[in-house]
Amino acid sequence: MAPESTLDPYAEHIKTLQERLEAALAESTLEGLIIASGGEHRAFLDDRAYPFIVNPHFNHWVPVRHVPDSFILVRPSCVPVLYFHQPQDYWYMPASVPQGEWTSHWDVRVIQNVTEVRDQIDPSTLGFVGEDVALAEKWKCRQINPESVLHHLHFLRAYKTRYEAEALQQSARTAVRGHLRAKETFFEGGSEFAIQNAYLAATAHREQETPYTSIVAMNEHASVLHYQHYDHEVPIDSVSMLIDAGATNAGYAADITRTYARTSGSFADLVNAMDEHQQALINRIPDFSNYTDLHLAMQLRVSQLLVDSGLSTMSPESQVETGTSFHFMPHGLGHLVGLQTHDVGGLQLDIGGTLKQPPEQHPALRLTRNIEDDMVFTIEPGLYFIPMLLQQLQASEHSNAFNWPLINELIPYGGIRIEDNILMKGGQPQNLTRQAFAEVD
Ligand SMILES: [Mn+2]
Repeated sequence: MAPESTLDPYAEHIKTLQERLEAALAESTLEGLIIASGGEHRAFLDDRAYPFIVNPHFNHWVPVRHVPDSFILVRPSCVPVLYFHQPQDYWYMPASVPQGEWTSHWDVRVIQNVTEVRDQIDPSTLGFVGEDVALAEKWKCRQINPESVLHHLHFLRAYKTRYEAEALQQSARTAVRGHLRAKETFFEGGSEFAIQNAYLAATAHREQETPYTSIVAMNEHASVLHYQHYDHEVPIDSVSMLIDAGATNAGYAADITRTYARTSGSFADLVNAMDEHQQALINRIPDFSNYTDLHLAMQLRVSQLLVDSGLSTMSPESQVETGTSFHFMPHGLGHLVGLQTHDVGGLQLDIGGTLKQPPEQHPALRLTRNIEDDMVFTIEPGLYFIPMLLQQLQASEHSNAFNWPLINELIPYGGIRIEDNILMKGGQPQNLTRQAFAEVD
């Protein structure tokens, strides 16, 4: 392994981004990029803005996530410039100018108006990266969201710098505090709504700060993969909870799922067996060079679990081959995680933007890349009792190979998903999530 750099993690991060920028611009005629943090969007006929979600290209360079109408100017071998928007306003509190150690790497210029940026740059030499295409056209930027440059940067985003890995580790710790509190609230008899609020309080996140909408699903709600409500009522017979909830640190996401059974029994046994399979699969990651193969290995394990638990008599190989396993596990094994929960570039084969699509029978798989050092991805096998898919299975020629009385007994539990975030280092998986549970618990 290469010796650890003596630079601090953020300095090293900026150096890496500068090198990537230089390489990405090498084939272009651009001298640099002007990257917008983004603008606020207002609801139709209303003066309320939707929650602001920062442009990840902006957040990649600076830990600034809540300041619309700011910009960064990045050029190879130049000190980067942050145009920090601080309007004169007594209706809303303007953001404070950042003071952190990281700002020593920046030329920070406070602006009151976006036009001040236009006056300080030469747009004819720059590529604009951001959502506001009209603004970039008005400024006459040389290129707007230049595709080949973005492909290059998106591909490399998969390789996390030390600064990013530490941010992801920290967000895992925060999320785990929430998960432990959510678990307690479930066993104390709380509703989905109460569990979500307990989670937010324990992570000190407001709802719009979580990297994705928390899934707090009791009973059959757990069979809806992205269940989006929070019931105020506790079900009369509350038997299970699936919680898929994350946290953010400097813009870097944790994406963690746990499933709980209130009492022992068939479902609790399935949860425990799934947990063992999930960890065994993570331990085997070094045996796989490509994530797609890991996904297929997971499909076999889930199918094996169906056999071991008496849910199916069909061999795991046949379940995968005939596609019946899809009816219990209809999503991918995982995805890249970073500035975005489903981080960019998961299907990208190279810096040129060539895509590697998932196998035809596994269209929901979001990661088909080779597994390499410094990548961070999730491992999230699941097993669900989704009435819609089970009806299709029951109507199929394979129906006889499945134990319908047991399936019907398990439908009220919804489903299971167990999700950890993995950092690859020296060819070995580091489980950021389990490390965080071990530290915080
Ligand atoms: Mn996930």
